[in-house]
Amino acid sequence: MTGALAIRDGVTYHPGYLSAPEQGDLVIALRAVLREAPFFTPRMPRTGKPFSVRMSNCGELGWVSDERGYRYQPAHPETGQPWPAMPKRLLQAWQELAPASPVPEACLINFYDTSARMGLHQDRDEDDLVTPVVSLSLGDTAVFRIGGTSRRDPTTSLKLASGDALVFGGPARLAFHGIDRVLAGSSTLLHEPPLAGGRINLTLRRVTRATVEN
Ligand code: MD3
Ligand code: FE
Repeated sequence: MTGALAIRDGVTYHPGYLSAPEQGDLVIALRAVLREAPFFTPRMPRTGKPFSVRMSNCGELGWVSDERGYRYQPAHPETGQPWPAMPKRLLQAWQELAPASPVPEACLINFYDTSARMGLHQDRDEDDLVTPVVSLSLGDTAVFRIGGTSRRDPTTSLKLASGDALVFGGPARLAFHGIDRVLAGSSTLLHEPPLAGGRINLTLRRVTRATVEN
């Protein structure tokens, strides 16, 4: 791991946080997670329009979206099975990158084929909006964009390569952000289905407010 860089207030970038062997081991662990919890295609609330990004989750809770809305739930929306446990390397990343935070409850697994995008949005479906979000990128490089807490605030773009980590805390926790594009063929990490080309993003989150006592 090389040094950490401050991108904006509350955003810390750790280029090359995961070594090549760590990335390979994590992909093996994710393949096992995805056998238990296959990708689903989230849909927009009300309209039912499908996302271009496919998703799964691991951890106690997973983020899902369909006609009924956005929410966290303990089971896969199609299989009804509990989400698989988080791979150990993800818990280690959380300890290293968000030290002193309560344990993460959800890891959203986003899969982008080379035409997938994610429009500018805020993440506010968590009851805990204080604990940082940790993001890890695997596979093809993506062009990530982050602004401020108003949709109209100016944005900063950053290329996220395989192995890079980002931490969003403080004022950045409610910043607008999105993925403008994925650069096809920029990595050779992912080569067999359901992870063939494209990009994976893992976001580790605290969902419920941790109780200080008990
Ligand atoms: C800033 N994912 O899953 S990761 C998402 O690459 C999401 O898949 C993008 O936005 C992706 O919600 C961007 C960077 C990221 C993730 C969560 C954040 C930035 C964030 C939450 C709050 C602020
Ligand atoms: Fe987001």
